[in-house]
Amino acid sequence: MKNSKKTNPDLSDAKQRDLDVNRSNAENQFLTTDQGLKINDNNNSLKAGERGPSLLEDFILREKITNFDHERIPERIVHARGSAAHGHFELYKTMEKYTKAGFLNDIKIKTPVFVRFSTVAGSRGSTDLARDVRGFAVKFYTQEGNFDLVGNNVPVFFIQDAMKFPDLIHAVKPEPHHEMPQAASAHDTFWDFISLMPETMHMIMWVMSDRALPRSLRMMEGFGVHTFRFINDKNESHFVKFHWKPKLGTHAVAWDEAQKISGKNSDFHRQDLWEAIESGNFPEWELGVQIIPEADEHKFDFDLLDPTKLVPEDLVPVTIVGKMVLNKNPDNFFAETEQVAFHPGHIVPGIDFSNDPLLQGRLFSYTDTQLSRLGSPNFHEIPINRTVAPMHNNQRDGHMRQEIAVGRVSYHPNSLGNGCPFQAKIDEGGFASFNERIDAHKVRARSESFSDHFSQAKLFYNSQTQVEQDHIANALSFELGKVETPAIRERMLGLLSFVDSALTATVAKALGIKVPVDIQKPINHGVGADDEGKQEPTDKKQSIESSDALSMLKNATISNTIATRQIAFLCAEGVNAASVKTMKQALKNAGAKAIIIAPHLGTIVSEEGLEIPVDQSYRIASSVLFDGVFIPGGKGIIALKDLKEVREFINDSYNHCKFIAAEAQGIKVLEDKIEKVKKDSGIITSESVGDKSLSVSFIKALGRHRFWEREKML
Ligand code: HDE
Repeated sequence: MKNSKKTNPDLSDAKQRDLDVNRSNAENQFLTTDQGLKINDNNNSLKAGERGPSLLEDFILREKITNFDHERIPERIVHARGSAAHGHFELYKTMEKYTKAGFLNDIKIKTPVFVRFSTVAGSRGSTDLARDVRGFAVKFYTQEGNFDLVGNNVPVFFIQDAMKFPDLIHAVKPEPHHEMPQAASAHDTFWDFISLMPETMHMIMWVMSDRALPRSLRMMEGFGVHTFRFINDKNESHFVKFHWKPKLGTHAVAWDEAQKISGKNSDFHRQDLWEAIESGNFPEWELGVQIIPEADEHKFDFDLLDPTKLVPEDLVPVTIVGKMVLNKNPDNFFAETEQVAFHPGHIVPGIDFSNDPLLQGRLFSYTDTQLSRLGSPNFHEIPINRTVAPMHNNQRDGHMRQEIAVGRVSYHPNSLGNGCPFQAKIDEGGFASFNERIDAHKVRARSESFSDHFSQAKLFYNSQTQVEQDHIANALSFELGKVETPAIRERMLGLLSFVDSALTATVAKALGIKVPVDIQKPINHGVGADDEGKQEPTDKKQSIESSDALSMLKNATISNTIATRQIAFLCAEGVNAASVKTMKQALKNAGAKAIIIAPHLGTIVSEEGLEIPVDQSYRIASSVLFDGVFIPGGKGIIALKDLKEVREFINDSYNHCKFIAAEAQGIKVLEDKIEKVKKDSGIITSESVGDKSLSVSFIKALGRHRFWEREKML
């Protein structure tokens, strides 16, 4: 048998055909039962007389209601709330030196992907803007089988060993006696667990940072987290870390804003992703890899197998190898987004696992969870999960089997079926695990090299700008402020003091308690059988003290595009149409969208007598749903001074450090409404109407995302 990889460059079509087989479209069709019987009355059940009892005979009613009763399947135990999209991955340059994976070898191959983003802790109907890690799961439908890169938007994890995962999740989920709070880590059980597990401290710094409050799913980085292996056709192994870098840059919202968005539009991220794709603004990420030769495995200040550690980009640069584009929304949320089944164990020849004990545990969990969630080992037959590679084996039967396997042979070896299906040799594309030598005692233990829990927490904290550090302190003060048990707060201050003393002092002040004195190095309760502190956490000095790649703000202008940003135009009857038009056109040219807001829907009439269509009224619009604000000129604009909604709008924009532009009379509204406003360079004004230079400055400012410097003045 010949290896058929690298033959069909147009795989997107293949996956599309696969999905099309099951797509139904009711246009111009009769309503029928599941058995294809045309229905004559879909409004009334079958009764004994018009006012009589319903009859059991009514098979149409029973079929309809039975189906309805069973519509729900168990939601994912974690990552229940998600949004997804189709797209493709294209390679920039061959990676064959490191991996024989076909989709990473041949630049002609366009690999279809399905990507699901998620929050972790909340249930399926929870808000998008919870402070949380985001899942970033990518299914590559490659010609050699599905490869799932099931990552997060944070490059490290809370715990080092899969054994602690149920404990972590039980702690963060709503507390079991009253099922509160929903989609929030700010409660006692979470911080109780964290305070007893020093290994969580690095991840805690990330989750308390603005990384946990993305502006958009399209503006987050993604990480494979664990160290994987690349295997080339000489069977040589390199360690590899996967990164996704968003073309729109990595941006966040403010915490107060996140909470308000949750009230105003709890589908904020879902809607943003959906609308971007519908309007042709396809989100893009570049795939990057950090490659580490086998020989360098022990060269670092940390263990490559420890998922609470990252490999600083300063030590191993990220090489960009390709691009992913999401260009099609799902047709049906349940069939695709809900039923997609990811699994870190879905790999292809050329990619293999490391011995990271968290990854190893995940390799068990994901099939098991699909069995309970999707109800059958046949979940691979659901269209969204089907491989586009030929699939033949002797697995048979089970609930809802779709395949009609022909013939009498369902075993191997066989002679009756001419030995088919064959095993594939390695040069025919057969998968063989990397031949790693293992010579060890069977133990329940953790390597001493996993015992440093603070140095990378410090590295992350030290890499942040002042604003970002302040946000971490605020987040910790909020979260621990919600904790009711004093001992938990104190233990957390103890742990924080091993990260940064100023940070600890700030949080202690907010909590109104003293930093504990004579803090002992905390025992890691995640280690050892007897909890006797078998392994006291160490604090190994890192070869670098700060890494710019870890700060969002230091990289905020790498991509200073304002493409797809939404700018609120605060308008009223008698606005100056030229003022609106000039700014709107300039924003459009830069890829951003102007949203006209006015006291009522419909249209408003400008001072020149022109009709301007209104997108939203002040009743619906809220500053937190926009990236920036423009108050145009025009005599009528002065009327905005009397609107309380406008005051709230401007105050929120100001407080959330957004850039605000105002022209002519618009300046008066601004000055009137922001009571304590001190004009800062985040507020850009022009006295002349329709001023092109104002739009140039405003667009340049918006490219910085936020004017965080303002926070000090608030
Ligand atoms: Fe998951 N995780 N996880 N996880 N995970 C699931 O699988 C699990 C971990 C991640 O959009 C579940 O199908 C264990 C790390 C994502 O459908 C479940 C451990 C990372 C998604 C599960 C981890 C992830 C999941 C629940 C520790 C980042 C959503 C539903 C050993 C690298 C995928 C499901 C989607 C989902 C188990 C840790 C990412 C229960 C046991 C680390 C993005 O199988």
